[in-house]
Amino acid sequence: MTTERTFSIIKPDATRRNLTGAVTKMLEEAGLRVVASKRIHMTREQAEGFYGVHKERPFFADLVGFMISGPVVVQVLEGEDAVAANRKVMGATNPANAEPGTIRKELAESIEANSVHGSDSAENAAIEIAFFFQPEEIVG
Ligand code: RTP
Ligand code: MG
Repeated sequence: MTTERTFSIIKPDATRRNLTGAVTKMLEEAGLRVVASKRIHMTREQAEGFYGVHKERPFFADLVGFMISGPVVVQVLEGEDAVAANRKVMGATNPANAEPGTIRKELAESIEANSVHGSDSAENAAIEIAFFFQPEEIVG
């Protein structure tokens, strides 16, 4: 077991429904500590850059449009095996397939409006954290 950091986004469907606290509570109950957090409204350029790996996918344009449709909360989470712990509490991409008790099963609206993003590896977590945060904004 190693303490590590991961990157999370509370997506516009969740901020719109005033679920920032509800999502954060589920993250904390999964053993994750919020060591950086800010509410932002992404620009189109930021969203296209962040999701650059998906730019050839059929859902890319819709996804970018959704992610800039309202504010998001970007967070750095810290804990034992944080990447895996966060993916577990998030649940499957499509809330219809997510396990009971996961954020997406309990709170998400659809495969696109699925309430949260979480890094899929420690390597990508480092890249995604650096995309939104300066080192001094993270207080462990
Ligand atoms: P995320 O990156 O947001 O943590 O989610 P994920 O790994 O579970 O899903 P990924 O395959 O990386 O897709 C990124 C986001 O794109 C939206 N999506 N829409 N309409 C669709 O078929 C579709 N598929 C994916 C979701 O918002 C997903 O979280
Ligand atoms: Mg992903």
